[in-house]
Amino acid sequence: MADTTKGTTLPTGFRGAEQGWPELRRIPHPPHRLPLLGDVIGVDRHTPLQDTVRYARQLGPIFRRRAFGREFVFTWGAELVADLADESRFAKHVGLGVANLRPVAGDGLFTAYNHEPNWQLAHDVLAPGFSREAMAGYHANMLAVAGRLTDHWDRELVAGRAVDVPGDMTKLTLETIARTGFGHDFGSFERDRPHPFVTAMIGTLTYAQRLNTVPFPLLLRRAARRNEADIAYLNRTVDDLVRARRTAGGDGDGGGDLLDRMLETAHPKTGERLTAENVRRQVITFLVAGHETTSGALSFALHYLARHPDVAARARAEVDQVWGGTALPGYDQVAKLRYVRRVLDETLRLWPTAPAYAREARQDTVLAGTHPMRRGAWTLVITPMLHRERAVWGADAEEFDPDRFEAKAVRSRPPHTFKPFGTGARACIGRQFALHEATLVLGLLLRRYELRPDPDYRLRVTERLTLMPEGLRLHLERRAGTTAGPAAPTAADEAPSELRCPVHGTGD
Ligand code: MNH
Repeated sequence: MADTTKGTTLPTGFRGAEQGWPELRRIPHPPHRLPLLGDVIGVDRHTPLQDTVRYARQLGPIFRRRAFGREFVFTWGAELVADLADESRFAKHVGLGVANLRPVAGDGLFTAYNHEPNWQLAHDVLAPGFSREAMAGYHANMLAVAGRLTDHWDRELVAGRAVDVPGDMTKLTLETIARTGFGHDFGSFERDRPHPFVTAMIGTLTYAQRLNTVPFPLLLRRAARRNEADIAYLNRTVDDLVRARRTAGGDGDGGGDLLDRMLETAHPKTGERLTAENVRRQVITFLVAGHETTSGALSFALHYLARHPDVAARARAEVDQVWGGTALPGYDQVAKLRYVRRVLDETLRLWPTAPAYAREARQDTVLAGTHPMRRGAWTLVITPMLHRERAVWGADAEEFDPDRFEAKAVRSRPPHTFKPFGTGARACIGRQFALHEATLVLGLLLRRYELRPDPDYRLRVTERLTLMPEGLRLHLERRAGTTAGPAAPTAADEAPSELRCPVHGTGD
């Protein structure tokens, strides 16, 4: 097992599939294979996912690709994916992109191998941090950060500038997880350029992706050095943050946020605690996993809302009806935005911002009664294709239509056909956090602005393991007939105590 602590070690996920699939020959692959390089004709190293999607359309619900002497199996057919969701026979596989992040995130929650004891320990200690009560406690801080975004957008609107959607959504979601989870303020909205933490994070994500698309990591010597520097920067930032909390003490300061849980909570049964090294891994994990994908989801949603004025109008009418004149919507008023939530679901259907997850056989088994797999054999589930399968979603599967997520329509579909947050025990722990944050922010933005698309913009998607609409800018107009009052608290409205203590209510 390659527990990669050096950037150039070949991760475990890079073992090919040829060992584990006795009847591999029956799985289709692209024509015109090159002897040495495999299926690399027309491959764009910068968009491996979109590339794989193109092959998927040609080759069907399960297929394989060969790259650099290794064979990889991809799956997206609904029946196959539903079978892979059977936790008694399959589990998360830490491979490819996820394994490549081991040097950054080690045995943190996202990158831990199933057998590593720190997974269960951290899961049990941190899960209460995502309970309903905990979420209600984060709400005030989420509102406060959203207020910084609308302050910034108000200024751009007055100046007649288009807003940088992915840039601003990244600022928003980074500040949200940093503040709610760790009592930390990166000051993103006070900066012209992204915070160096974001630059270093994007560096490591991009590097982890590139490791999948170059034949030998040795070719990346310079990039590897850059990557080591990025990781060192992430570590330093996190160590400073943890040191500050330890100095300040847990009580009163974090008020039971994620960092307090990591530092102070013992496992309810075993009494075990996370080690200092593991806390560092978890903080990095949550700062990265807790903002990058939500930022993409919000950006794609704003793209679709700007392109579908009818959908935006319906969503806005709902916000008006549910929130009325309430300046600061309460925690319970967010979940009531059912249609806004459908907009998000439909966005994550077309562009699940973490677009793949890997599953491995826990024992020798036969996938969907057709493809024998040996214990340890694995496959990558391609969610953007699962989410566009016509047999499930209809002939208009490529179209944006939030009504697909009306309760009745959802019930009429087979289970395991919508998987933006992965599946099983290792599914996303931050799902409710992301959905609450994103619904709240979309509600606030719809209530305050009309979104005007740039007529020349064509959706282009950048990949760095996660997906993001590249270069998306929107023009804003102040909504006609709205009162001048603030949509969310501005920085000046915040009491310092409220800033620090997400658990102890909104203070109103
Ligand atoms: Mn999240 C796991 C998607 C928001 C923290 N997340 C996963 C997985 C997917 C995923 C898919 C499973 C990956 C795998 O099987 O290898 N996550 C998302 C999406 C959003 C998201 C699409 C937003 C939209 N995630 C968040 C937020 C947080 C978070 C917000 C934290 C606050 N996610 C995690 C962690 C894991 C994870 C931690 C790993 C959980 C585990 O393995 O125990």
